[in-house]
Amino acid sequence: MKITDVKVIVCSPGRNFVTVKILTDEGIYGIGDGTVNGRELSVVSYLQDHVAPLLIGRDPSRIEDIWQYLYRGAYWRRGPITMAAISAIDMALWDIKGKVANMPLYQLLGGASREKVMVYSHAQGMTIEEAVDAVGKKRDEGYVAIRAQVGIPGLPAIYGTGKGSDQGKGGMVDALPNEEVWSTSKYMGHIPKLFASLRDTYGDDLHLLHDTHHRLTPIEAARLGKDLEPFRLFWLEDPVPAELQEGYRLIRQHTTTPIALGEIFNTIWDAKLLIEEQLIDYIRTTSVHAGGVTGLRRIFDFASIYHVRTACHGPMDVSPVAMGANVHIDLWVPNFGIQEFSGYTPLMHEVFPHAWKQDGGYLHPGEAPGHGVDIDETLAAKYPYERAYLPVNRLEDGTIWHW
Ligand code: CS2
Ligand code: MG
Repeated sequence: MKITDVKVIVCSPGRNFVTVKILTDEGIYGIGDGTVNGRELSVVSYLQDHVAPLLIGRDPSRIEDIWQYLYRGAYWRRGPITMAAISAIDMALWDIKGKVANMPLYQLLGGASREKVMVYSHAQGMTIEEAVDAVGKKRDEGYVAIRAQVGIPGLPAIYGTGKGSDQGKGGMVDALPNEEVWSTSKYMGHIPKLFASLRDTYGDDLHLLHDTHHRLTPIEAARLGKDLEPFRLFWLEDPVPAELQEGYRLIRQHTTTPIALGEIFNTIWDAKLLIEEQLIDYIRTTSVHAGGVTGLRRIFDFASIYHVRTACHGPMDVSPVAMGANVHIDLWVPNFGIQEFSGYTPLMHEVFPHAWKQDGGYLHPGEAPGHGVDIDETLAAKYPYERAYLPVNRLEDGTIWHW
């Protein structure tokens, strides 16, 4: 079998997605996600101008060799754009391998380790009352794990602090970046009140999560983790930007609140020390950003020997294609923790028909060969690319801060 074409499809059925379709001389094709939120066209160029010409004529069954060729062979290793391009290709090649074998991807990986994949959903409100209600609604839909975010008194709503739509074009992206305002001191005291209220209302059984979106320093994160201990969070996510991996030692010395990290990581090197020193509890790398199935499997196996569990990033900008790949990995991976799932619009489900299924707070990848996700190219073509950015964040005095 030989690769005959690598198509890159960009569409915006509510938000931008970059999708790769690898075609072969035997008529079998594979699909991969290469979406990097707010930087989509960089991946398109990387794939079209630099990667596609290298693949024509190659044997698609040699997934590892192609991965190494694109990673080592580029000389300029790592980084979100390079790794998203590799991810898209890798995902499509595993899809082809599954179709050739007539097996779902999770079977190729070693088979199911569980019956279903626990996911967490998002709930938010401007006030604690609203946020508590929003969590209740998700609980009623069957979710057993819910990420709760709340507006901060004295601050306008921004991503993760009560803003309703954090996932579509309505709230998160714009023709130019929204400039948002942040104050750590206003935030710190308010969050424990939210979780106190959630535990009062719903008891101890529900898994509660919270995302700090990289906005604290290590000592602030240590204090927040300590303040949240009575409420037994499933995790505190992204408390501090993690370029300085050893900075997490300080957090660990002070709190037993579990820490989740890694939605923006793209290789094992972003997390090596964090994992080896057991400074985190959940690794949030995802198939579209961390080297596809091949990259993710390697990171998760390494994490397993240090008691770090998996928690693939899965907001709406991780397309239904990457969600499919994630859910196959989740069903197999021995050290599974949880899968993020914020859901998609009806149109997105139509553009990307998929075998994976939701049942309340759980997903299953389905039994279709490969990862089981396709793209309806005719429908996708009706929704062309629209320029969009993630917001940026400033402190109240105007200083640029972490978004
Ligand atoms: C968030 C994301 O899902 C999450 O935990 O942090 O919504 C993130 O902000 C976006 O995916 C950025 O692309
Ligand atoms: Mg996050």
